[in-house]
Amino acid sequence: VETPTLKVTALVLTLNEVGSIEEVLSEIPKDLVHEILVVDGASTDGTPELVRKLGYQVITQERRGYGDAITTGVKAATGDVILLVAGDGSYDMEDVPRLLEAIEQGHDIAWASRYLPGGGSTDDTIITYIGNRFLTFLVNLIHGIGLSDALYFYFAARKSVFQSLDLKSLGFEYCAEFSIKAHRKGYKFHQIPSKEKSRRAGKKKVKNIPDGFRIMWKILTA
Ligand SMILES: Nc1nc2c(ncn2[C@@H]2O[C@H](COP(=O)(O)OP(=O)(O)OP(=O)(O)O)[C@@H](O)[C@H]2O)c(=O)[nH]1
Ligand SMILES: [Mg+2]
Repeated sequence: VETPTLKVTALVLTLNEVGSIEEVLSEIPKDLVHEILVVDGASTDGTPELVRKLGYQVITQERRGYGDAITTGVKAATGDVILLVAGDGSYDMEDVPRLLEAIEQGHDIAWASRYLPGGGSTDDTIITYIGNRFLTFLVNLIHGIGLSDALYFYFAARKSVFQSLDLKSLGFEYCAEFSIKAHRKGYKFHQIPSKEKSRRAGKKKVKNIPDGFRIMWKILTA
């Protein structure tokens, strides 16, 4: 019996990423991804206009925040599998075949990790490195998930995983809520090493201290 090939939707998240979005869209492997949806926040730099001009679909969030962007995108996606893509160009699209292969093989979630042997990051600063390592340690300590990089939100998962979790976070704390609830439901994380690139243009949206605390609070209360 042949396994039917799963339909893949790439959700590309953008908030003022006009300087990188064209390159990011060009790098998505079109032979593996069947639908590309750009979910835009409140970009004021012409990002959605450029995306439409390039011939891609844009969904505009009704609310604000990174978590809300994913929720909005998952609702609109027609694929069986969701692949998350950052609009800043920091994800290495060379890893997409391995992520999608893992899902085809039956893994629930295929998760990229900067902190496995073979991974890395040129985007991390000493502060974000320590923060990522600490929050990953904390989420593993409290929830026993066993992730090596809980805050790298580069992964592929079946859409049904998202739909089964009742995720409510609107901001970056969505990352913690996702992995905690997915683990609790019994989903397994298949991790692969990945090299994060530096963002190619524009400004960082994560505010280290407030977002770090918001994520920590979610880890402690989820
Ligand atoms: N649609 C949408 N996208 C967002 C929002 N916040 C961030 N993003 C996008 O999500 C991606 C990840 O955010 P980043 O600012 O790169 O966060 P980060 O990777 O932790 O930080 P840097 O890479 O160091 O800037 C980027 O492409 C952002 O444009 C949001 O509220 N809505
Ligand atoms: Mg980034």
